[in-house]
Amino acid sequence: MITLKCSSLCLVIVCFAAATGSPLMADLVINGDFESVTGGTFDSWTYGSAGSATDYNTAPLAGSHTANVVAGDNAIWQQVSLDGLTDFSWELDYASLPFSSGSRSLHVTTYKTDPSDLFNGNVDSIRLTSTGELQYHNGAGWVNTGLLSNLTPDTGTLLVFDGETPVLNHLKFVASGYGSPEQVISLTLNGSTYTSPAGQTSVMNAAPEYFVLLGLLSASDYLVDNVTFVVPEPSVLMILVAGGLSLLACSRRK
Ligand SMILES: [Ca+2]
Repeated sequence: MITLKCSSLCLVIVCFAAATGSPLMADLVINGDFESVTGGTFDSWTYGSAGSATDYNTAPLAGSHTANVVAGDNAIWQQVSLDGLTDFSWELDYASLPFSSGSRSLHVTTYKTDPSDLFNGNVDSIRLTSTGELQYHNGAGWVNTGLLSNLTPDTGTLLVFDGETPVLNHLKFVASGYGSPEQVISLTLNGSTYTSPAGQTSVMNAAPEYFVLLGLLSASDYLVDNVTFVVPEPSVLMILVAGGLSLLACSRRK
């Protein structure tokens, strides 16, 4: 009788985990679609300085609002503590303008420390060159990925989004075995994928704490929308582990 009750309880726990846990992932970014705006400022995003990002709602990438990350000493970010997780991914839509001088655009970086100091604490860094090629910083230097963006023709004031109809790009960053000798980073842009050599490090070999959209050192403004930062859901994993352990305990009791 006791065994029956125990088995039933275990079954309920596992079924609950399976029902609520699929696909066992959590998105750590809030307002990643930038649709929640108060007085021209995107809710849930921290601004490095006022005006770091503006609302490009004349021709948004998706929905009614899109973030325009302004070139200069600008950044917006969210905290996405990984709590020792080794597998995570982030995705976003973007539009970028061509530029002839300056080092980068679409500057996406994860930070270990508070990004208020934009020059220190970055872990992974992604940027676009003037040709729209995606580069990844492997700790030693910038690596060409061979992945090319569809750039938006620049009309009106150069290097500024001021009425252009943006050309959409979709980027996905996937980290597996992060921080281990088997660490692999893969970048998928518009359906083509670059995969780093196994064990390649990042700028700083540490678990990211912040997801940052940088205007710092950018040659031009760029547009971002539909940001997600996805990790395995710890609470659901813990329920599954607890269910599995109690099943094991029950079977041993028999
Ligand atoms: Ca949007």
